[in-house]
Amino acid sequence: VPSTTPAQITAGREALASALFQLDGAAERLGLDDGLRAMLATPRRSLTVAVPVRREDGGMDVVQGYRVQHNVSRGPAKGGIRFHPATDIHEVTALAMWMTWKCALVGIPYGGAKGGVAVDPARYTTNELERLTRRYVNEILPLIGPEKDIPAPDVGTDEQTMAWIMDTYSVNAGYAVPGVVTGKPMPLGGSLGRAGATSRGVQIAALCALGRSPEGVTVAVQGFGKVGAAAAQYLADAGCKVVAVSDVTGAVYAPGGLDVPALAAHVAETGQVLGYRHADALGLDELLELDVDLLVPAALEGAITEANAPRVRARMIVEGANGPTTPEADRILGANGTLIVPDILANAGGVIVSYLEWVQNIQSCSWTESQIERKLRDLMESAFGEVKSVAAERDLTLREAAHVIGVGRVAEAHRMRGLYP
Ligand code: AKG
Repeated sequence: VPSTTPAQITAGREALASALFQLDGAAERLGLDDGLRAMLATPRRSLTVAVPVRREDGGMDVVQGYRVQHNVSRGPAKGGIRFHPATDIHEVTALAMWMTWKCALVGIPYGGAKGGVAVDPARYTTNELERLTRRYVNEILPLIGPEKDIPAPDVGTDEQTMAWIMDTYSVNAGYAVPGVVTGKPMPLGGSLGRAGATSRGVQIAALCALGRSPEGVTVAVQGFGKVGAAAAQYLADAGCKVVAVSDVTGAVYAPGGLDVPALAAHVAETGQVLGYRHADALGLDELLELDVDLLVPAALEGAITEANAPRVRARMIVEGANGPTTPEADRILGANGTLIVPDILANAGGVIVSYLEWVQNIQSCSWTESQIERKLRDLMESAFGEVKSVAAERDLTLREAAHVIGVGRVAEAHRMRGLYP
Protein backbone atom coordinates (compact mmCIF):
# COMPACT_ATOMS: atom_id res chain seq x y z
CA VAL A 1 0.00 0.00 0.00
CA PRO A 2 1.67 3.26 -1.05
CA SER A 3 2.20 5.55 1.95
CA THR A 4 1.08 8.72 0.21
CA THR A 5 -1.09 11.54 1.49
CA PRO A 6 -3.63 13.44 -0.66
CA ALA A 7 -1.30 16.47 -0.56
CA GLN A 8 1.56 14.39 -1.95
CA ILE A 9 -0.68 13.04 -4.70
CA THR A 10 -1.20 16.54 -6.13
CA ALA A 11 2.43 17.60 -5.55
CA GLY A 12 3.64 16.25 -8.90
CA ARG A 13 1.04 18.20 -10.86
CA GLU A 14 1.89 21.35 -8.91
CA ALA A 15 5.61 20.90 -9.58
CA LEU A 16 4.92 20.53 -13.30
CA ALA A 17 2.68 23.61 -13.28
CA SER A 18 5.52 25.58 -11.63
CA ALA A 19 8.08 24.36 -14.17
CA LEU A 20 5.79 25.27 -17.09
CA PHE A 21 5.07 28.68 -15.56
CA GLN A 22 8.81 29.37 -15.30
CA LEU A 23 9.35 28.19 -18.89
CA ASP A 24 6.55 30.47 -20.12
CA GLY A 25 8.14 33.46 -18.39
CA ALA A 26 11.49 32.76 -20.00
CA ALA A 27 9.92 32.05 -23.42
CA GLU A 28 8.15 35.40 -23.30
CA ARG A 29 11.28 37.30 -22.26
CA LEU A 30 13.29 35.57 -24.98
CA GLY A 31 10.58 36.14 -27.61
CA LEU A 32 10.41 32.42 -28.51
CA ASP A 33 7.85 31.45 -31.11
CA ASP A 34 4.96 29.16 -30.16
CA GLY A 35 6.43 26.12 -31.92
CA LEU A 36 9.73 26.31 -30.08
CA ARG A 37 7.96 27.04 -26.81
CA ALA A 38 5.78 23.94 -27.34
CA MET A 39 8.87 21.86 -28.12
CA LEU A 40 10.55 23.01 -24.91
CA ALA A 41 7.40 22.35 -22.87
CA THR A 42 7.14 18.76 -24.08
CA PRO A 43 9.38 15.91 -22.94
CA ARG A 44 11.24 14.24 -25.77
CA ARG A 45 10.62 10.75 -24.36
CA SER A 46 8.64 9.48 -21.35
CA LEU A 47 8.57 5.87 -20.32
CA THR A 48 6.30 4.43 -17.62
CA VAL A 49 7.11 0.89 -16.56
CA ALA A 50 5.64 -1.67 -14.19
CA VAL A 51 8.26 -3.04 -11.81
CA PRO A 52 7.44 -6.33 -10.07
CA VAL A 53 9.34 -6.89 -6.83
CA ARG A 54 9.56 -10.29 -5.14
CA ARG A 55 9.26 -9.72 -1.37
CA GLU A 56 11.18 -11.68 1.26
CA ASP A 57 7.94 -13.40 2.36
CA GLY A 58 7.37 -14.74 -1.18
CA GLY A 59 4.73 -12.14 -2.08
CA MET A 60 5.04 -9.71 -4.95
CA ASP A 61 4.55 -5.94 -5.21
CA VAL A 62 4.14 -4.20 -8.53
CA VAL A 63 5.27 -0.58 -8.46
CA GLN A 64 5.38 2.15 -11.11
CA GLY A 65 8.69 3.36 -12.50
CA TYR A 66 9.40 6.32 -14.78
CA ARG A 67 12.19 7.76 -16.89
CA VAL A 68 11.60 11.04 -18.64
CA GLN A 69 14.07 12.61 -21.07
CA HIS A 70 12.93 16.18 -21.28
CA ASN A 71 15.47 17.48 -23.78
CA VAL A 72 18.54 16.14 -25.57
CA SER A 73 19.39 19.00 -27.94
CA ARG A 74 22.71 19.88 -26.23
CA GLY A 75 23.93 16.39 -25.34
CA PRO A 76 22.91 13.18 -23.61
CA ALA A 77 20.09 13.34 -21.10
CA LYS A 78 21.22 13.62 -17.47
CA GLY A 79 19.44 13.43 -14.15
CA GLY A 80 18.84 11.48 -10.98
CA ILE A 81 16.56 8.59 -10.11
CA ARG A 82 14.27 9.06 -7.14
CA PHE A 83 12.71 6.33 -4.99
CA HIS A 84 9.80 7.97 -3.19
CA PRO A 85 6.22 6.82 -2.57
CA ALA A 86 4.69 10.02 -3.95
CA THR A 87 6.66 10.23 -7.17
CA ASP A 88 4.63 10.23 -10.36
CA ILE A 89 4.99 11.05 -14.04
CA HIS A 90 4.16 14.74 -13.47
CA GLU A 91 6.82 15.19 -10.80
CA VAL A 92 9.43 13.32 -12.84
CA THR A 93 8.59 15.45 -15.91
CA ALA A 94 9.00 18.67 -13.92
CA LEU A 95 12.30 17.49 -12.45
CA ALA A 96 13.54 16.47 -15.93
CA MET A 97 12.68 19.92 -17.29
CA TRP A 98 14.57 21.64 -14.48
CA MET A 99 17.58 19.40 -15.26
CA THR A 100 17.57 20.67 -18.86
CA TRP A 101 17.78 24.32 -17.81
CA LYS A 102 20.24 23.55 -14.99
CA CYS A 103 22.74 21.80 -17.29
CA ALA A 104 22.45 24.58 -19.87
CA LEU A 105 22.80 27.29 -17.21
CA VAL A 106 26.06 25.92 -15.79
CA GLY A 107 27.36 25.14 -19.28
CA ILE A 108 27.72 21.36 -19.16
CA PRO A 109 26.95 19.43 -22.36
CA TYR A 110 23.84 17.57 -21.31
CA GLY A 111 20.13 17.61 -21.80
CA GLY A 112 17.78 16.93 -18.92
CA ALA A 113 16.19 13.74 -17.61
CA LYS A 114 14.86 12.31 -14.39
CA GLY A 115 13.66 8.94 -13.20
CA GLY A 116 11.54 7.73 -10.36
CA VAL A 117 10.09 4.65 -8.76
CA ALA A 118 7.00 5.05 -6.57
CA VAL A 119 8.25 3.19 -3.50
CA ASP A 120 9.22 3.99 0.05
CA PRO A 121 12.71 2.45 0.21
CA ALA A 122 12.50 2.28 4.02
CA ARG A 123 9.85 -0.45 3.64
CA TYR A 124 12.12 -2.73 1.60
CA THR A 125 15.11 -4.86 2.58
CA THR A 126 18.42 -4.37 0.81
CA ASN A 127 17.84 -7.54 -1.22
CA GLU A 128 14.39 -6.35 -2.26
CA LEU A 129 15.79 -2.95 -3.26
CA GLU A 130 18.46 -4.67 -5.34
CA ARG A 131 15.85 -6.78 -7.16
CA LEU A 132 13.64 -3.74 -7.67
CA THR A 133 16.50 -1.60 -9.01
CA ARG A 134 17.71 -4.28 -11.41
CA ARG A 135 14.20 -4.89 -12.75
CA TYR A 136 13.58 -1.16 -13.17
CA VAL A 137 16.88 -0.80 -15.03
CA ASN A 138 16.00 -3.70 -17.33
CA GLU A 139 12.72 -1.93 -18.13
CA ILE A 140 14.36 1.42 -18.95
CA LEU A 141 17.40 -0.18 -20.63
CA PRO A 142 16.49 1.01 -24.16
CA LEU A 143 16.75 4.62 -22.98
CA ILE A 144 19.96 4.74 -20.94
CA GLY A 145 23.63 4.58 -21.91
CA PRO A 146 26.77 6.68 -21.48
CA GLU A 147 26.09 8.58 -24.70
CA LYS A 148 22.30 8.65 -24.38
CA ASP A 149 21.07 9.14 -20.84
CA ILE A 150 23.07 8.95 -17.63
CA PRO A 151 21.22 8.46 -14.31
CA ALA A 152 22.51 9.56 -10.90
CA PRO A 153 21.35 9.43 -7.26
CA ASP A 154 18.42 11.49 -6.00
CA VAL A 155 16.00 11.28 -3.06
CA GLY A 156 15.91 7.69 -1.73
CA THR A 157 18.77 6.36 -3.88
CA ASP A 158 22.50 6.26 -3.23
CA GLU A 159 25.82 5.00 -4.55
CA GLN A 160 24.77 1.37 -3.92
CA THR A 161 21.75 1.91 -6.17
CA MET A 162 24.09 3.35 -8.82
CA ALA A 163 26.36 0.30 -8.49
CA TRP A 164 23.39 -2.02 -9.20
CA ILE A 165 22.41 0.13 -12.19
CA MET A 166 25.97 0.06 -13.54
CA ASP A 167 26.15 -3.72 -13.08
CA THR A 168 22.76 -4.43 -14.67
CA TYR A 169 23.59 -2.25 -17.67
CA SER A 170 27.09 -3.76 -17.97
CA VAL A 171 25.82 -7.35 -17.81
CA ASN A 172 23.49 -6.54 -20.71
CA ALA A 173 26.28 -4.83 -22.67
CA GLY A 174 28.73 -7.68 -22.03
CA TYR A 175 31.45 -5.42 -20.60
CA ALA A 176 31.86 -2.90 -17.77
CA VAL A 177 30.40 0.52 -18.63
CA PRO A 178 31.22 2.88 -15.74
CA GLY A 179 29.99 5.98 -17.64
CA VAL A 180 26.37 4.82 -17.70
CA VAL A 181 25.75 6.29 -14.23
CA THR A 182 27.34 8.87 -11.98
CA GLY A 183 27.42 8.97 -8.21
CA LYS A 184 28.88 5.44 -8.20
CA PRO A 185 31.18 4.05 -5.52
CA MET A 186 34.85 4.96 -6.06
CA PRO A 187 35.98 1.39 -6.93
CA LEU A 188 33.54 1.37 -9.87
CA GLY A 189 34.74 4.68 -11.31
CA GLY A 190 33.06 7.13 -8.97
CA SER A 191 34.55 10.57 -8.45
CA LEU A 192 36.05 12.21 -5.43
CA GLY A 193 33.79 14.99 -4.24
CA ARG A 194 30.55 13.66 -5.81
CA ALA A 195 28.90 12.64 -2.51
CA GLY A 196 28.89 16.15 -1.04
CA ALA A 197 28.82 18.03 -4.35
CA THR A 198 25.23 19.33 -4.27
CA SER A 199 25.75 20.66 -0.75
CA ARG A 200 29.13 22.14 -1.58
CA GLY A 201 27.44 23.90 -4.49
CA VAL A 202 24.77 25.23 -2.11
CA GLN A 203 27.53 26.62 0.11
CA ILE A 204 29.30 28.25 -2.86
CA ALA A 205 26.02 29.78 -4.11
CA ALA A 206 25.18 31.06 -0.62
CA LEU A 207 28.61 32.67 -0.22
CA CYS A 208 28.32 34.32 -3.66
CA ALA A 209 24.86 35.65 -2.79
CA LEU A 210 25.91 36.91 0.64
CA GLY A 211 28.77 38.92 -0.82
CA ARG A 212 30.13 39.51 2.71
CA SER A 213 31.77 37.49 5.44
CA PRO A 214 29.64 34.47 6.37
CA GLU A 215 30.85 34.74 9.98
CA GLY A 216 27.84 34.53 12.29
CA VAL A 217 25.26 34.43 9.47
CA THR A 218 22.26 32.56 10.90
CA VAL A 219 20.96 29.59 8.93
CA ALA A 220 17.91 27.30 9.05
CA VAL A 221 17.98 24.12 6.96
CA GLN A 222 14.75 22.36 6.01
CA GLY A 223 15.55 18.67 5.38
CA PHE A 224 18.44 16.91 7.08
CA GLY A 225 18.94 14.26 4.38
CA LYS A 226 21.90 13.86 2.05
CA VAL A 227 21.81 17.44 0.74
CA GLY A 228 20.60 19.30 3.85
CA ALA A 229 22.92 17.62 6.37
CA ALA A 230 26.05 18.21 4.29
CA ALA A 231 24.94 21.77 3.40
CA ALA A 232 24.51 22.53 7.12
CA GLN A 233 28.03 21.23 7.72
CA TYR A 234 29.60 23.17 4.82
CA LEU A 235 27.85 26.37 5.91
CA ALA A 236 29.00 25.86 9.51
CA ASP A 237 32.54 25.22 8.21
CA ALA A 238 32.38 28.58 6.41
CA GLY A 239 31.56 30.34 9.70
CA CYS A 240 27.74 30.47 9.54
CA LYS A 241 25.68 29.73 12.63
CA VAL A 242 23.26 26.90 11.83
CA VAL A 243 20.45 27.51 14.32
CA ALA A 244 17.74 25.11 13.13
CA VAL A 245 17.29 21.98 11.04
CA SER A 246 14.32 19.73 10.32
CA ASP A 247 13.52 16.33 8.93
CA VAL A 248 10.14 14.68 8.26
CA THR A 249 9.56 14.12 11.98
CA GLY A 250 10.13 17.65 13.24
CA ALA A 251 12.66 20.42 13.74
CA VAL A 252 15.25 21.39 16.35
CA TYR A 253 16.35 24.90 17.22
CA ALA A 254 19.29 26.29 19.17
CA PRO A 255 19.59 30.10 18.93
CA GLY A 256 23.25 29.91 19.96
CA GLY A 257 24.02 27.54 17.06
CA LEU A 258 23.82 23.77 16.62
CA ASP A 259 26.84 21.49 16.80
CA VAL A 260 26.20 19.97 13.34
CA PRO A 261 28.49 16.90 13.69
CA ALA A 262 26.93 16.08 17.09
CA LEU A 263 23.45 16.43 15.62
CA ALA A 264 24.44 14.23 12.65
CA ALA A 265 25.70 11.59 15.11
CA HIS A 266 22.36 11.77 16.96
CA VAL A 267 20.48 11.30 13.66
CA ALA A 268 22.73 8.36 12.70
CA GLU A 269 21.89 6.75 16.06
CA THR A 270 18.16 7.50 16.35
CA GLY A 271 17.05 8.11 12.76
CA GLN A 272 15.61 11.58 13.50
CA VAL A 273 16.56 15.10 14.56
CA LEU A 274 13.94 15.20 17.32
CA GLY A 275 15.32 14.18 20.71
CA TYR A 276 18.65 15.95 20.16
CA ARG A 277 19.43 17.08 23.71
CA HIS A 278 21.13 20.39 23.02
CA ALA A 279 18.26 22.02 21.15
CA ASP A 280 14.56 22.79 21.51
CA ALA A 281 11.91 21.01 19.47
CA LEU A 282 10.16 23.17 16.88
CA GLY A 283 7.21 22.61 14.53
CA LEU A 284 8.02 22.00 10.86
CA ASP A 285 6.33 25.23 9.77
CA GLU A 286 7.99 27.18 12.56
CA LEU A 287 11.40 26.43 11.07
CA LEU A 288 10.35 28.09 7.82
CA GLU A 289 9.22 31.14 9.76
CA LEU A 290 12.39 31.73 11.80
CA ASP A 291 14.03 35.14 11.73
CA VAL A 292 17.29 34.01 10.09
CA ASP A 293 19.66 35.41 7.49
CA LEU A 294 19.53 32.31 5.32
CA LEU A 295 16.94 29.57 4.81
CA VAL A 296 17.98 26.47 2.88
CA PRO A 297 15.01 24.33 1.76
CA ALA A 298 16.66 20.96 1.06
CA ALA A 299 13.77 18.50 0.96
CA LEU A 300 11.06 18.19 -1.70
CA GLU A 301 9.10 20.43 -4.04
CA GLY A 302 6.40 22.80 -2.83
CA ALA A 303 7.73 23.50 0.69
CA ILE A 304 7.20 27.27 0.48
CA THR A 305 3.75 28.10 -0.80
CA GLU A 306 1.24 30.93 -0.98
CA ALA A 307 0.04 29.80 2.47
CA ASN A 308 3.30 30.02 4.41
CA ALA A 309 5.33 32.51 2.31
CA PRO A 310 3.86 35.59 4.06
CA ARG A 311 5.33 34.26 7.34
CA VAL A 312 8.83 33.56 5.98
CA ARG A 313 11.23 36.03 7.60
CA ALA A 314 14.56 34.81 6.18
CA ARG A 315 16.48 37.50 4.31
CA MET A 316 17.75 35.01 1.75
CA ILE A 317 16.70 31.58 0.48
CA VAL A 318 19.16 29.25 -1.24
CA GLU A 319 17.31 26.33 -2.78
CA GLY A 320 19.05 23.02 -2.12
CA ALA A 321 15.94 21.11 -3.24
CA ASN A 322 14.37 21.23 -6.70
CA GLY A 323 11.23 23.34 -6.88
CA PRO A 324 10.81 24.10 -3.15
CA THR A 325 9.17 27.49 -3.81
CA THR A 326 5.93 27.77 -5.76
CA PRO A 327 5.46 30.69 -8.22
CA GLU A 328 2.86 32.27 -5.87
CA ALA A 329 5.33 32.09 -2.98
CA ASP A 330 8.02 33.55 -5.25
CA ARG A 331 5.83 36.59 -5.88
CA ILE A 332 5.11 37.10 -2.17
CA LEU A 333 8.74 36.68 -1.13
CA GLY A 334 9.95 38.93 -3.94
CA ALA A 335 7.57 41.68 -2.81
CA ASN A 336 8.93 41.29 0.74
CA GLY A 337 12.50 41.72 -0.51
CA THR A 338 13.67 38.13 0.11
CA LEU A 339 16.54 37.20 -2.20
CA ILE A 340 16.06 33.71 -3.68
CA VAL A 341 18.97 31.82 -5.21
CA PRO A 342 17.00 29.43 -7.42
CA ASP A 343 17.31 25.65 -7.51
CA ILE A 344 18.68 25.36 -11.05
CA LEU A 345 21.63 27.46 -9.91
CA ALA A 346 21.94 26.73 -6.18
CA ASN A 347 21.82 22.93 -6.36
CA ALA A 348 23.76 22.49 -9.61
CA GLY A 349 26.89 21.28 -7.78
CA GLY A 350 25.68 17.67 -7.93
CA VAL A 351 25.29 17.49 -11.67
CA ILE A 352 28.50 19.48 -12.19
CA VAL A 353 30.54 16.85 -10.34
CA SER A 354 28.51 14.12 -12.08
CA TYR A 355 29.75 15.63 -15.34
CA LEU A 356 33.33 15.58 -14.02
CA GLU A 357 32.85 11.91 -13.02
CA TRP A 358 31.55 11.06 -16.51
CA VAL A 359 34.46 12.84 -18.21
CA GLN A 360 36.91 10.88 -16.02
CA ASN A 361 35.11 7.65 -16.99
CA ILE A 362 35.28 8.48 -20.71
CA GLN A 363 38.95 9.40 -20.46
CA SER A 364 39.73 6.44 -18.14
CA CYS A 365 41.49 8.78 -15.74
CA SER A 366 40.96 10.13 -12.25
CA TRP A 367 41.37 13.63 -10.92
CA THR A 368 42.33 14.74 -7.42
CA GLU A 369 39.87 16.21 -4.97
CA SER A 370 41.41 19.65 -5.37
CA GLN A 371 41.07 19.49 -9.17
CA ILE A 372 37.39 18.57 -8.77
CA GLU A 373 36.88 21.27 -6.16
CA ARG A 374 38.46 23.95 -8.38
CA LYS A 375 36.35 23.01 -11.43
CA LEU A 376 33.17 22.90 -9.31
CA ARG A 377 33.88 26.30 -7.80
CA ASP A 378 34.75 27.85 -11.18
CA LEU A 379 31.55 26.59 -12.82
CA MET A 380 29.32 27.57 -9.88
CA GLU A 381 30.87 31.03 -9.50
CA SER A 382 30.75 31.82 -13.18
CA ALA A 383 27.10 30.68 -13.47
CA PHE A 384 26.27 32.80 -10.42
CA GLY A 385 28.01 35.83 -11.98
CA GLU A 386 26.10 35.41 -15.25
CA VAL A 387 22.76 35.09 -13.48
CA LYS A 388 23.47 38.14 -11.36
CA SER A 389 24.40 40.30 -14.33
CA VAL A 390 21.43 39.21 -16.48
CA ALA A 391 19.16 39.91 -13.49
CA ALA A 392 20.67 43.38 -13.08
CA GLU A 393 20.65 44.20 -16.83
CA ARG A 394 17.05 43.08 -17.39
CA ASP A 395 15.60 43.89 -13.96
CA LEU A 396 14.71 40.25 -13.25
CA THR A 397 14.76 38.06 -10.18
CA LEU A 398 17.62 35.57 -10.00
CA ARG A 399 15.16 32.77 -10.89
CA GLU A 400 13.88 34.63 -13.94
CA ALA A 401 17.43 35.41 -15.04
CA ALA A 402 18.57 31.80 -14.53
CA HIS A 403 15.68 30.59 -16.70
CA VAL A 404 16.35 33.19 -19.38
CA ILE A 405 19.94 31.92 -19.61
CA GLY A 406 19.15 28.18 -19.38
CA VAL A 407 16.10 28.20 -21.66
CA GLY A 408 17.87 30.60 -24.03
CA ARG A 409 20.81 28.23 -24.50
CA VAL A 410 18.56 25.28 -25.20
CA ALA A 411 16.44 27.34 -27.62
CA GLU A 412 19.62 28.42 -29.39
CA ALA A 413 20.70 24.78 -29.76
CA HIS A 414 17.30 23.94 -31.27
CA ARG A 415 17.52 26.81 -33.73
CA MET A 416 21.03 25.91 -34.82
CA ARG A 417 20.19 22.24 -35.28
CA GLY A 418 17.00 22.98 -37.18
CA LEU A 419 13.70 21.22 -36.67
CA TYR A 420 15.26 18.08 -35.25
CA PRO A 421 15.48 17.27 -32.38
C1 AKG B 1 19.68 17.09 -9.75
O1 AKG B 1 20.47 18.03 -9.86
O2 AKG B 1 18.51 17.28 -9.39
C2 AKG B 1 20.09 15.74 -10.09
O3 AKG B 1 19.26 14.88 -10.28
C3 AKG B 1 21.55 15.48 -10.24
C4 AKG B 1 21.77 14.61 -11.41
C5 AKG B 1 23.20 14.21 -11.67
O4 AKG B 1 24.05 14.28 -10.81
O5 AKG B 1 23.39 13.79 -12.78
